[in-house]
Amino acid sequence: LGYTNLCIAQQTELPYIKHKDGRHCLMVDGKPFLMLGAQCNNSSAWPDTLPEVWSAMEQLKVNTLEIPIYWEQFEPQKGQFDYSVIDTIITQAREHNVRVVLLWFATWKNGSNHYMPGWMKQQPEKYPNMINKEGQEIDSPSPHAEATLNEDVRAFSAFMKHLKEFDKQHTVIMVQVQNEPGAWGSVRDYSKDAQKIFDKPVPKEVLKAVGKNPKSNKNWKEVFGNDADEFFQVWHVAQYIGKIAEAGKDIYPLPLYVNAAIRNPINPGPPYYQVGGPNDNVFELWKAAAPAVDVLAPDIYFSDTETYLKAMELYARGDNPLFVPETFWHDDFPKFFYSALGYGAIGYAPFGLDNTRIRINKKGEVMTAKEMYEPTAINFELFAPMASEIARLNFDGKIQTAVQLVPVDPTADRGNAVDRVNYITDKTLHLKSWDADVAFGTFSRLSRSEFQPQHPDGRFLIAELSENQFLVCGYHCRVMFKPSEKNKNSNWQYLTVEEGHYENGVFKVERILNGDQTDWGLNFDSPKVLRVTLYTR
Ligand code: N0T
Repeated sequence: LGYTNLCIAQQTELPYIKHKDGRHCLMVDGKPFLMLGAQCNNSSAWPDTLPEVWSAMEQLKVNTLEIPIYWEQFEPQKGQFDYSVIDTIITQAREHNVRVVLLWFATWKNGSNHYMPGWMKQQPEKYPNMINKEGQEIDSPSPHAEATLNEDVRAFSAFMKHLKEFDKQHTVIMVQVQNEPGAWGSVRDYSKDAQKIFDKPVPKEVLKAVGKNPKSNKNWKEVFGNDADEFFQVWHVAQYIGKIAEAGKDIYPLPLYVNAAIRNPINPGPPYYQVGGPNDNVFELWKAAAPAVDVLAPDIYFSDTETYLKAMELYARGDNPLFVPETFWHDDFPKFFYSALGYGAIGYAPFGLDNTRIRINKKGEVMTAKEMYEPTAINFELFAPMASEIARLNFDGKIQTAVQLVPVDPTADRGNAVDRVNYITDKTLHLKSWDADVAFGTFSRLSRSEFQPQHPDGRFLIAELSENQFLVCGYHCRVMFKPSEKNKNSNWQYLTVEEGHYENGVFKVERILNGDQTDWGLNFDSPKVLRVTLYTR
C-alpha cells in the first residue's frame, strides 16, 4: 500500500472497539477515539431545531453529539421510511466537525412505547403493552410481542442499511439501540401469554449464562426464586433487543450499545427501579442474550458521590467498556469526567444540553449559555486536542485520576506555608517509581488559600508516558511529586515541567515552568496540560 492508499484505507475503516488485557478502546478512522460528548434534549432532532443544538455543541467543545432518531418520524406509514432527518443531521455534523451517536428511540423510550409510529399505537392488540399483577395494562410495551419485535427489526434494518449507504465517511460512530428499555411499575408482564412462558422450563442459554445446570427442567420460579420475575423480564427484553441489534449489525457492523436507567448500585432495594435494562445484577443475562450489543452503559443520575462512583466501577469491566452516555452537567458534576477516564471510559456525555430550553439558576435568574456550558467545556476544551492520546494511554493502562470528594474548609485546613515535607495531601497516586500527592482547591504557596471554589470541583489526571515522565492535567488542584517507597531516600528534582498542548499527536511546548510555578508544587488553578520529567540524583 502506498501512503495515500493507506490513508484512504484508514479513513474508511469502520469504527470498532478493540480489547486488550481487559481494557478497551474505541477506534475511529483507524485511531483511538475518546468521545467528548453531549446529548441534546429529546425533542431537538428536527431540522428546525438543529441550529439550537449546534450552537450549544460549539460552546461545549464536544467532538461527539448524541442525538435521537424517532421511529414515529422515520416510519410515518408502515414500510415508508423518511431518511431526511438522518441525512440532515449527518450533513450538518460534518460541517461542524463533530461525530455522531444516533439513538434509536423505538420500542422502548424510558420504558414506554411513546416513539412507536401512530399506526402501531392505534393497534394495541397487535402491539400490546405489559399487564401488571392486578391485570391492568401499564405504560410499557411487552417484550413478548412478536409482532412489535418484527416491526422494530424491519425498521432498524432499514435505518442501518441507509446509514451504511449514506455515511461512507463514518460520521456516525455508534448507535444506541432503544432508550432505557424495560418497565417502570411492573417487574414483568403478567399477561396470559407471558405467564405461559414463565411457567415453562428456563431455556438452556439462560441457565448456562448464570452458571446453572443447563439440563435442569425447572421453571423460572423454581430456578430463581425471588429473582424469577426480574430475571424473566430482563432475559426477554435483552433477547428482543439482541435480535434487533443482530439484524442491524448484519447489515452494517457499527458499535452498538444499550443504556440503562440504573438502579441504585449500593442500595438497590426491591425492584421498584426500571426492570429489563442492563442493570449491574443482570450483566450475564444481557451479555448472553444480546451478543451483538458491544456496550452496556449506565445513565448516571445520582447526586451522592459514593453512589455515582460505584455505578462507574460496576460498568467498567473486562467484558464491558465504561461509556457514560447520560449524566448531570451542572455544578461540580463534570469533575466525574476525570473519574470516568480513571475507569478507562471510551466516552462521556452530559444530558439535555442545547439552546431549546431555558434553565433557572439558584438565584432565580435565567441561566446564561456560559453557566450551562462552561462546566463541561472546561474539560472538553482541554482534552479535545489530545483525545486520541488519552484514549491510547488508557488502552495501555497508563492513566490514573482523582477527584475532590468533599468541600475544602480553608479556615480549618490552611496547612503550613513553608513545610515541604508535611504539606496537605488529599490523595496519593502510586506510579512505578514515583508518588503523586494531590490536594484539591486553590493554593497560595504551600497552604490552601483563604477563598475556595464554590463547589468541590477539583480533578486530576496523570498518565505515565515513561517511568520518569508524566502527562499531568487538572483543575482546582495541586500535585507534589516524591520518589516512591523503594527510592524514598533519593534526592530528586524536576528535569523539566513543560506547559503545552498536543497538536496532531505531538506535544508542543508553550513554556517551561520553574521558580514559583514549581517550587510550591504544580498548581492547576486554571485547567492546563503539563509534561513533567523527573530525575533522581
Ligand atoms: C433519561 C432522561 C431523558 C432522580 C431524563 C432518566 C433521557 C432518558 N431518563 O431527563 O428522558 O432520554 O434516558 C431517568 C432517571 C430516572 C431516575 C430519577 C431519579
